[in-house]
Amino acid sequence: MLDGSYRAAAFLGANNDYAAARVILIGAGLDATVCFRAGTREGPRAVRYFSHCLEEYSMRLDRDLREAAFCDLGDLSLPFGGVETALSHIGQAAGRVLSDGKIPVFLGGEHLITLPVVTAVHSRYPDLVVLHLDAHADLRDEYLGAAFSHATVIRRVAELLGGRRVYQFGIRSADERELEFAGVNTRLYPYTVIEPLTAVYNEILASPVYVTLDIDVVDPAYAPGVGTPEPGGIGSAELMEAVYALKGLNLVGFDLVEVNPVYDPGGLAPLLAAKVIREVVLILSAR
Ligand SMILES: [Mn+2]
Repeated sequence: MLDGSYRAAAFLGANNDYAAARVILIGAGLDATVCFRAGTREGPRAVRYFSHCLEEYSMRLDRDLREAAFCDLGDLSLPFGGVETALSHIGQAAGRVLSDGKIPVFLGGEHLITLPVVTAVHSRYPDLVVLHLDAHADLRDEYLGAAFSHATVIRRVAELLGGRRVYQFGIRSADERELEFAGVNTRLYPYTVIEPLTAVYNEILASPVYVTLDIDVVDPAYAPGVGTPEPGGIGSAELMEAVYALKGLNLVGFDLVEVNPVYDPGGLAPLLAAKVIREVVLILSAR
């Protein structure tokens, strides 16, 4: 080993020892069905870059990333334009990580990446519960004629799981049909996150839990770098509280999606995303 300090392209504090790792970070920069402005393909790279302005040590958790069994595999190579093939690559990667007894943490990319990952997790945990933090309900049956889109992804997830096993928090944008679907098929808690999450905590304590976090749940003032910004969101402090509230749940997978650094010269969204990922990795690797 050469002397000196080197800063890798990987996420802060990650190593490349897959065999020893409990938590596996994978970038999936899918950027195919975003309706407003493109750029989420740059998300994983930006989150890794901004992770290096954080400490490896978390004050709140009193744990250090350098001591975590945590491997960053880098980004999946995805065929741009081939959405179905890309989703299949993502699902295979998630399935492999799960069958090796590890916990996948995916960095998007657009929100559609959640579908193949949840499908893989669900096939292992049939009683899975999904927690969905987002400004948008993402419950459209189709969007511009497409059944697989970042605007339909949570509907597909709700259909897959059945039985109102998707809990939605912070939602402040939906149409009437989406709300109608939510009334029957999901549990939708609008506008805020920490209060309803705390309220349902005991209800989901016994279930395997997957969390999908669209960074646009946070107000654009705190995270402008997103594909479809929606004013009136929670602050970054409330998001961090929500992350700490996950401690104690049986978390079996996590994704953070829709970071779009192209519209964020200050890097606020990727920086917040990096802090969330650090805390999530520390929580997951400690169990
Ligand atoms: Mn969203």
